[in-house]
Amino acid sequence: MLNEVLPGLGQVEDSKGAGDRRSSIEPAQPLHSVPARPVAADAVTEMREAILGKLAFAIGRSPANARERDWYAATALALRDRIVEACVASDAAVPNKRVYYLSLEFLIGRLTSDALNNLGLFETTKAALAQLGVALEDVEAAEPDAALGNGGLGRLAACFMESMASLSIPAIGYGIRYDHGLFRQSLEDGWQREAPETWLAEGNPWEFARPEATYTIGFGGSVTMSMASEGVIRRHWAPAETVKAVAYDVPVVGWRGRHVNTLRLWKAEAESAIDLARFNDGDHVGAVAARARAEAISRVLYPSDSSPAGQELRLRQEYFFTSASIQDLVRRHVAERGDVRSLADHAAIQLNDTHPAIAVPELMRVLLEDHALGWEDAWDVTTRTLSYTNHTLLPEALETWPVELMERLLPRHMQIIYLINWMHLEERGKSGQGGAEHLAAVSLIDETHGRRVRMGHLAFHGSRRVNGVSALHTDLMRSTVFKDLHALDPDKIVNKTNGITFRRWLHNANPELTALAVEAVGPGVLDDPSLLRGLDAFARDSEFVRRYAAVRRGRKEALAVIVSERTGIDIDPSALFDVQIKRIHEYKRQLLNILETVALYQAIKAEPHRDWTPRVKIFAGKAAPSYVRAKLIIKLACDVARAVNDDPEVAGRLKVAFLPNYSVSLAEAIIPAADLSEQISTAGMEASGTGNMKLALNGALTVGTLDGANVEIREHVGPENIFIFGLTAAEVLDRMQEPGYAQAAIRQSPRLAAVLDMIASGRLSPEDPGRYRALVDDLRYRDQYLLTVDFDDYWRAQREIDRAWAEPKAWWAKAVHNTARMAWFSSDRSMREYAEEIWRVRVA
Ligand code: 26V
Repeated sequence: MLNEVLPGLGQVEDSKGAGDRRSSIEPAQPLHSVPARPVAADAVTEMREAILGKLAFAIGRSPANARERDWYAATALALRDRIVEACVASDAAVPNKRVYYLSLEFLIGRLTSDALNNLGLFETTKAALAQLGVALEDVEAAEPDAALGNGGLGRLAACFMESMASLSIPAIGYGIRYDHGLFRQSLEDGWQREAPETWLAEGNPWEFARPEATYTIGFGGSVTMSMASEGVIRRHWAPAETVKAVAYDVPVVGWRGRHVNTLRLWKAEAESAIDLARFNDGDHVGAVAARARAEAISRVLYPSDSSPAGQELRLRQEYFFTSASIQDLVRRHVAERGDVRSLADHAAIQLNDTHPAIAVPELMRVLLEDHALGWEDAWDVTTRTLSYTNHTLLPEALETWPVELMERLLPRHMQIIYLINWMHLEERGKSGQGGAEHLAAVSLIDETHGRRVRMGHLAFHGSRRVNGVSALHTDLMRSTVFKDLHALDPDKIVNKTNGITFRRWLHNANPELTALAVEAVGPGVLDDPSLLRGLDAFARDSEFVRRYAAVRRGRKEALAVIVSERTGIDIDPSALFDVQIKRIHEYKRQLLNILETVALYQAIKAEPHRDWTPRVKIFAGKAAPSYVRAKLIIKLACDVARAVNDDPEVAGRLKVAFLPNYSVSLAEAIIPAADLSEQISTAGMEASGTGNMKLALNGALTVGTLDGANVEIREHVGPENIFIFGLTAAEVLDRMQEPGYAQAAIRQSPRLAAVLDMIASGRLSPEDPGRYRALVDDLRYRDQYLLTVDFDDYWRAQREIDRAWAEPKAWWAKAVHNTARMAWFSSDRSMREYAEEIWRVRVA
C-alpha cells in the first residue's frame, strides 16, 4: 500500500529496500516490513530492452563486458529518451513569458537519481537492471558529479532549475560547460591538495550538443562611427578577436515528469582549428595558439568564491557566456514575436550575482547596434527585462574590474557604461542630489582604488528588481552596500529568501524518512511540503519517534562506514554526530568550532570520569587553492583530530574527522546522518546559507548565530527547537568599533585563553611547533570575525546541547518539529515568489 503512493521511492520501508539505495547497511532496528509493490512487468521489460539497446548501439558494448560506467551511460541514455518525449510536450506551444537564469555556476551533482525519481521510474529501472544482474545503486554511483560551481550560489541555481521545472515555469538556465569542474580535494598529512576534476572524460550522456546554436563572441578591437541618417550617429564595434560559443543542452525534468526545461551550457571553440597561413609559414605552434587561447575560456571553473582573482580570463568567461546567452534569447524572441521592443513582456532575465552583470551593456549594445533602437528605448527595454540577485556583502567578494582592462577587452561596453553612468549622475544632479560625496557613492565607477567598474552598482542600476537572499541580508543591503542607490528607488530592493528542492534533499537523499512522512501524513506530502506540518502531532508519539530515530541510526551507520573508508577513523553511530559542512572560510568560523573542540578535549582530560555526552565532530569542505589561511584551518582540524583520536583518555567521548572532497553527493550521505548542524558564521556575514535548511529539514538541530536564514529558521521551527548563541548583526557592527575587543574577551575567558595557549604552544603540531603562532596571534590581536567574543556563549550553547542529547524523548521531539516546520524553505516557494513579484510570470 505504501509503495503504491511512492512513485520512485519503492520499497522504502523494507530494510532491504530504500536503506539499500545508498549503502548495504541495514537500520539497527528494521522498520516494519511492507510488501513491495510489483512493478508492471511490461514496463520493466521495456526499460530493460531500452537499456540493452543503448548499451549495444550507443556505447558499443555487450552486457558481458560492460563496466558500471557503461551501464550508467546506457541507463542515462534510456532515461533521456523518456525525457525527450516529455520535452516535446513542453515545447509544443510558445509560452507567454520565459525566465532566463544566467549563472556562472550550476552545482548540479548527479542527475540520474533526480530523473529517476521525478519520472517515477526508480522501481522500474531498478527491476530492469536487476534482471541484467546489475545493481541500480552501483550504476548511480558510477555517475560523476557535475560540479560546475563552488558552493551555495551554484547549488542554489541547481535547486532553482529543478523547482522551475517542477512548477512548469518556462525557463532556460544559461552557464558554461566547463571541461573541469571544482577541483578534487585530497588531504596529504592534513594539508589540502588539489587535483583536476574530469567529469567529461568519458562523455556526458545527459547533454545534447547543439552545433546549430553557435554564436560569435568578440573581444578587444575598436569602435567605429558612422552616420546612420541625418544627425544620427551609430557606433559599431569591430572586435580584434572572435570566439565561438557552442550550445550544449541538459534537460531538467520536473516532478512527475510534467514539464522539462533546458540548461544551456556554452563551450568555447576557436573560429578555426588552425591558422593555415602561419602553418604554411612553418610556425606550427603559433598556428594552434589562437585555438588554445579561445578554448581556454570554458576550460576550468574558477575555484574561489571568496576573493576575485582579478584575472582577465575570468572576465572573458563572464562576457563569453553572457553575450552568447543574450544573443540567443534575443534571437529567440525576435523569431517568436517579430519585434525586439516587446522583449520585457516575454522575457525575464535573472542575473545570479554580478558575474553576468555585463549583460547590462551587452543587451544595450545588441539593441542599439543590431536592432537600431534609440538609447531611451534600449534603456527602457533593458531595465524592464533584467533583475539581479546579490549573494554577498563581504567587501572582498564584491566584483570590480579595472577600467583599463575593460577598455582593452570590451571597448564598446566601456563606452556604454560611461554613458549610462553619465546619465545616472546627471539625473542625481537634476534632482538636487549632486553632492560630491553622494555622487561618488552611487557612481558605477569607483575612483578610490584606481578606476574600477563596480559590477554590483552596474547590475543594480540596470535592473528592475534587486533581491537579497534572506530577510536579514536584504535589510543589510538596504542599510550598507546599496544604501545610497536604495534611497533613489526604495521599491527596487526586495527580499527572496533562499530555498532548497525537497525532491533532492529529502525524497532522494533520505527516502527512509520520506517514507515515514508519507505513512504519517499521506502521499500528498510529496507534492505539497506544507503537509509536513502534520508531523508535529507525532513528535511525542513513541512508536513514530522510535522509527524516526531508527531511520537516523541507519544513516549514521552508513556514514560511519564512509568515514572509516575515507579517513581510517572509526566513529560510533550512537554518539551525537555534530556536523559542519561547507566551504572553508574565516567568516563561516570553522575555527570557532575547532576552538570549542579543543576546549572540550581539555575539559574531558581534566575530569575524565564525568558523564560526558559522546560526540563526533565531522567537518567537510574545500578551501580556495590560494586561500592560505583556510588551508591552515583544515590542517588544524586534522591536527586536533590526530591528538583527540589518539588519546585513550577521551576514547568513547570525543572523535574528530575531516572528510575529504566534499561534494553534492557526499552531502547527500552526510545530511541524513547529522544530529547537530553547525551554522555559526559571524552575524551579518552569511547572506543566507542553504545547508542550514537541508540539515534542519532532515531533522538535525541547529546550533547557530542569528545570521542569514538562521533567523527565519528560528521563526519557523520555534526558539525552543534551535540553539542560538552569539552577538546579533547589529552588535557585531558596534563591537567592531571597540578597540581591543579580542583581548578583552580572552581576559574574561580562562577557558578560551587555555585553548589558545595550547594551540600556540605547538603541542598539537610537535613536528612544527610554530605552525599556528600567527593564527593565534591574529585571534589575540585582531580577530576580524569575532570568534573570541562569541566563544563563551558558543560553549554555553554546546553544553546545553549535551544536556538536551541526554533526554532522548525531548531531543527527538525537537528533531521531528524541525522536519515538520521547514516546509516554507522549499525552493518551490522561493520560485513562486520570484515568479510573482520579480518576473511576473504565471505559475500553473
Ligand atoms: C563570489 C566570487 C567573488 C569573486 C571571485 C569568484 C567568486 C565566485 C563566487 C562568488 C559568490 C560568492 C557568493 C556566494 O556564494 N554566496 C552564497 O550564496 C548562497 C546562495 O544565496 C548563500 O546561501 C550563502 O550564504 C552565500 O555565502
